[in-house]
Amino acid sequence: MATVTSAAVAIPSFTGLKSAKATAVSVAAAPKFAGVRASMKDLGIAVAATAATAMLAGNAMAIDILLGSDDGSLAFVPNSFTVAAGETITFKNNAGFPHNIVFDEDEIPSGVDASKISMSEEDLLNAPGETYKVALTEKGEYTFYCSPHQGAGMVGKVTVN
Ligand SMILES: [Cu+2]
Repeated sequence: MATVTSAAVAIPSFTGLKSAKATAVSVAAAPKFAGVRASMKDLGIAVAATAATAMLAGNAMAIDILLGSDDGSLAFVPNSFTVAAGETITFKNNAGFPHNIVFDEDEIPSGVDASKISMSEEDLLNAPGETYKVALTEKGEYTFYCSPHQGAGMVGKVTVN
C-alpha cells in the first residue's frame, strides 16, 4: 500500500497530445513530491511523474484536475485518469482560461445523460481557481473536452471503476 513508484512512458494511442504528456494518477497513498503511485490496472497506462505530482489530492475519494498546465498549455492535467464511481472530480482553473468541461455524448457509457454531467457549451470558468465539480456514478469510459480549446487538443478521458 505504501509503495511509491514512478514511471514515464509515451502513450501513443491518443490524439491531441503532441505537446502535453498524458498522465494518469492514483490519488491514494501518494506523498507530496515523492513521486506518483502508478496504478497499472488503469487502462494499462503509466504515469509521467514530473507533471503529475503538483495536483495530487490528499483525499483518496476526490481528485483535482487542472485546467491549463503551469506552462500555459491548453490541456487538462492530468488528461487521463481513473476514479471510483461517485468520487468527486474537481476541475480547477489554472492557466489559459476561460475553460469549461463538456462530456462527449458519444463517448460516455450508454444511458448517461451528457447534459447532466457537463457544463453548458456557453458556460465558462473565467476566474483563477474557479472550479467545476462532478461525480460520475456509472462505470465506464468518458471523454470530455473544453469547448473553447477542443480544437487545440484540450480533451481528456476518465475511467470510472
Ligand atoms: Cu480550455
